[in-house]
Amino acid sequence: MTTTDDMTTTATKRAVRIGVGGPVGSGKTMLVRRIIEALQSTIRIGVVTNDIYTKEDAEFLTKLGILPQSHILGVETGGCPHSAIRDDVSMNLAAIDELTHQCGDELDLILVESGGDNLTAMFSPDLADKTIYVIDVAQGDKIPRKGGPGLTYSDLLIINKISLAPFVGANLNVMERDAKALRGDGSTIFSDLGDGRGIEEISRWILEQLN
Ligand SMILES: Nc1nc2c(ncn2[C@@H]2O[C@H](COP(=O)(O)OP(=O)(O)OP(=O)(O)O)[C@@H](O)[C@H]2O)c(=O)[nH]1
Ligand SMILES: [Mg+2]
Repeated sequence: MTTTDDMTTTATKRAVRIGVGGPVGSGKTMLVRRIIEALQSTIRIGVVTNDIYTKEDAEFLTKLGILPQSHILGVETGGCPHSAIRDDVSMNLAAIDELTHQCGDELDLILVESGGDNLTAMFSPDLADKTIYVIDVAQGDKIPRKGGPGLTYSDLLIINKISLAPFVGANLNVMERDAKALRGDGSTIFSDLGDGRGIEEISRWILEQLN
């Protein structure tokens, strides 16, 4: 007979799943890369990437050699990327199962990168325990006041590519003010994942989600 104690000791702890969403090219894959580089010696990380017509992001991360190939899985969603993370998440859940199995049930964190999408994208709670939404300054400093579920309700908003702000006339103070107005106490971090600014703060935030 199996006692409750036995079940407690043999149960495998489920990896925390963090969804990474945001518009095309805002820096989602760069974020995944930087998180892996910063935290792979501390925690065991797996990645599921969504692309519409390719597995390009998964191939890019695999070629970097920063994680074993078995820890990275690409999903080709076809059609509308937000449907695969919000409406019918079965493809992603199957990918998470496969990834978990491939990694011997030993992951602490699974990052699920959405295909690049518009401001209406949001992860289903069936797929992601926590969500990060990535925008970049090159899309204009107006973006944080445009609203939408990712900008408003994500657990962490990342405003990326701040090194480009002077070149595109983006005012970071305006972005900070509008993000605060939209999100209240919701976390917002400014970053440049190209040169590494913000990654320490982001890593701390990630580790807090695992506790
Ligand atoms: N200068 C600068 N470039 C960046 C930064 N972050 C990402 N990039 C570049 O922006 C481009 C797009 O970055 P990705 O990480 O591929 O963006 P993505 O959001 O994953 O794109 P999709 O998956 O296609 O939606 C790449 O050429 C990156 O090298 C940044 O902080 N600063
Ligand atoms: Mg990407």
